[in-house]
Order: sequence, then C-alpha cells, then structure tokens
Amino acid sequence: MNIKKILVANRGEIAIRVMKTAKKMGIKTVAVYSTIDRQSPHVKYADEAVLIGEAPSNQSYLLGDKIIEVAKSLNVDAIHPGYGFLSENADFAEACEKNNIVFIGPKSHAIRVMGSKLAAKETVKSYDIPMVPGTDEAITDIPEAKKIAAKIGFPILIKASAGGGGKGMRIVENEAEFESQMDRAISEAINSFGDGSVFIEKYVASPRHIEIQVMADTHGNVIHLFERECSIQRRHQKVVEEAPSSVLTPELRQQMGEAAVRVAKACDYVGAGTVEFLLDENLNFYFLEMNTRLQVEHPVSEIITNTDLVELQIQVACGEVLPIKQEDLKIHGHALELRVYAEDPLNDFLPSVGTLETYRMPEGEGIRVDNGFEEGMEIPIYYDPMISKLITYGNTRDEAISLMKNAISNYHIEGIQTTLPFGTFVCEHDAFRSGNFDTHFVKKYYSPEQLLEQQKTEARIAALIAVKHYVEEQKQLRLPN
Ligand code: MV4
Repeated sequence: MNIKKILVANRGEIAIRVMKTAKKMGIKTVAVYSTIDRQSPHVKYADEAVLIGEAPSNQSYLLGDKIIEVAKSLNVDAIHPGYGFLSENADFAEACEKNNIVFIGPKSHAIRVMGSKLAAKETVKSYDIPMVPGTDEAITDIPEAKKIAAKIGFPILIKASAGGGGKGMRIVENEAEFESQMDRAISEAINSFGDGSVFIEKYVASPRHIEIQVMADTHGNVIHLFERECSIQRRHQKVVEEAPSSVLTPELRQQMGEAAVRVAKACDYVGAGTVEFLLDENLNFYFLEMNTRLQVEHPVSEIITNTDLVELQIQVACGEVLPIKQEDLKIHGHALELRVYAEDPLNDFLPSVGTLETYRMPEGEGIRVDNGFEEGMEIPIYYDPMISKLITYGNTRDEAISLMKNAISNYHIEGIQTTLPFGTFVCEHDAFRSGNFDTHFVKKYYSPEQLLEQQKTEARIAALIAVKHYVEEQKQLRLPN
C-alpha cells in the first residue's frame, strides 16, 4: 500500500504535527476546518483545505461521514484522526475501511474492546497482566458485590465500564456507604454513557500514573517505547508529563514494557497506542486501560527514543514491517512537556477567553514547541483550550527542568491567562524536583496563594541579583581611583 495523500481529521497543534511528518515523507496533506478555524495555521499549512461545517464540533470535526465524503472527493488515501474527536470512534474507523480509505490507527476491534473497561479486562485476563484486585464483570447483585468489597477491603473504587479518564468513578470508604454509592454510580453511568455497567476495585490511595507507549505493525511485531510519567494532573487533565520516569528501575521498566506489549497483543493492536498503569508506593504496577490513539504527550517519547511516532504510524498503516526492533531502542536523555492551556491558574483554571495580543514562542537548543496558534488569533471556546505544548529536553532531568523554566520565561503571551506560570510552579517545587510525587501533587501542593508566594520570592531574588550586579558594577567603576 502506498499513501500519497493524507487527510487530517483534526485541528490545532496536532493537525500541524501530523502534516509536518507527512510533508517530510513526501505525502500530500488535506486539512478540514470549521467556520471559526478559517484563518487557523493548520488550514494554511495543508496543501488543500476543506470547510466542513460550523464551529461546534458536532457540526464539523465530529462529522465522520462528511469527512469521508471530502476524503473521497479529493482522492485521499488515508485519514489521520489525531487525538480526541474521531480518534477512538470504532464506527468511524470501520467506515473508513468500508470506503477504501486507510484509517491511521488500530482496527475497530481493538478500539471497541479498549473502549469498554470490562471488555478490556476480559481480553487481557489470560495474558498475565497485573490488575488491581476487584471484579471483572458488571455488578448486578449488590449484596454479592458488598461481600466482595468486604473481602478486598475498604476503601474501594467503583468504576463505570464505559468511563475512562476518571469519569464515573466513586470512592467508597466503608461498608455503610457501599449501597448508596453503588446506586449513584450506576445511575451516573447510565446518564453519562448510556451504559450502567460498573465494577469495583481496591482503591490505590497514592499512585503514580505511568503509561507505556507501544507500536505494532500488521505482521505481529509489537515494541514498546518506554514510559511516560503523567502524575502531574488536575481533575484528570494532565498538565506536565515527562520521560523517562525517575522512579522506574531498568528491571521494572522492562517488566512494564513487556506487560504493555502483551496488552497490545491481546487485542491484535496495530499502530501507536498507550497502555496506562498505576504504580503504588511499593512499586507494584497494575493495568488500568489502553488508549487507542496517538496521545497529546507523545513528543516526550519521541525525544528520548529518537523516533517519529507519526512516521511509524504511517509506515505500519501502509503495511510495512516496523523498522525498529525492541533491542534497538534505548533511552537518550530526559524530556519534559508542559501543556499550555488558555486557562487561568489563579482562577480555578477556568478557561481564559480572549485574543492572543502578543504571542512569541521560545526557541533554541533543547526546546520544541508543538503549536497551533499565532499572534492576533482568538482562542475558540468550542474546543479544547490547549494552545501548544512546550517541550524541553537535555541529558538529565535537572537540565530539562532548568530549560523548561527558561523557556517559560521566554514564552511571551499577552491577552489571555495561561498555564505557563503553573509550569514554573511545578518546576520550582521540591516534590517535583526530587521526583517524590504522585497523582495528588496538584491537590496537595497547589493553590493560587502558593503560586503568588512563589512569584514574589522569584521577584525578590531577581531584585537581589539586580542590586548585586549594580553594586559590583559600581565597585568596578571606582576601581581606577
Ligand atoms: C484508580 C485509582 C486508584 N485505584 N484505580 C483515574 C483515571 C482512570 N484512568 C483511572 N483512574 C484511577 N484509577 C484504582 N483501583 C486512581 C485513579 C486516579 C488517577 C489515575 C491516573 C491519573 C490520575 C488519577 C487521578 C485520580 C484518580
């Protein structure tokens, strides 16, 4: 199979990111866009661009049939869905294939299985994958479930099978609240997902979120590209990610990598995927779920492995054999990513609407910015408020952190509030610097007051340094006397 033209069914930084690699490979690109995105960089960057509808995503970027129609009319060979929107829609993947268009991603079977937490557990069950103690079938009998909960021990966590990314979870502290929490969880799951299936697990109180990047071809080869540490998140929204994790030993890394590869094999995976694990205080790891798409934070994995994950996606979509073997891969240096959101860290991270009056990005050695915006543009309220991803890398973690702090101060954004100052807060925090943190980092340490306090300290230090320089200069000036 030869891919000569790719349609990117997405917008913003990821659409540009995908098209960059397509261009590098000599592949033509087609952008689709909504009315509000007419002037967007992803539209200008593409060889061809087609308006597909109004701003709300259910009238544009989510219109699978419309996008396939556009693809057919422009003789597109393959569709890259990016992340979000149609990327984990099994029906869309299937519709692409039916119309003789390559879907750059896994087969619909894998998407469907991993879209259901219970089906996922069932599928990986015989592949020797560590899982949190709990039930692997939907709970139908509440007294029976109560018995199981007592056996596992409280606190337990109720999860919706159709949930994911933290939606539809409830912690139950003791037996007395079990029934009422279960009732609520079920009705919530029905309301949110149209599927009331829930299951229970032992609640892992202070886990780290570690995920493994995998890549699989159509010939049965599956490799992993090591881990990403994604514990710095706020309400299930990741803000800072890094690779590698500072807590994994080479042995644990290999065990988790091999487990992730088995998860991919269990569902006949093809393409780029991510297997999520929880890691408890004793470094036991447990399979959580698999994301069947290229993730936002994929750049940190690309940097430490010297790979282009989009290029690999396209190659395996063409039916090529994976050009990399597991033993070829090793970790080079350390990479950090900060998601730059149009959100106000001083105001509960509420979306900050407005125009990018000033917009200048940092550049230089050890800095990569995956960006979707330019000066003068407005941040549309219709989509995810992520403006860009600021990525830094160096030989060591300390180097990457120090580059990140500098890059943040050289990133000039006026007109809206962003998560850039939050990035500085994280980089300056002892718990982050020491590597001793878990998924509760933000809840535990962050408050607007803390941020302001840190900024004041920074300003004081800057002032002291300025005074010191001034005094030294004065001394020098006086020396000739
Ligand atoms: C858990 C857990 C503790 N114990 N499962 C949240 C997202 C979804 N993928 C699974 N999640 C969790 N599952 C057990 N048995 C804690 C979380 C969790 C979490 C996981 C990863 C990253 C951030 C998180 C924040 C809160 C809770």
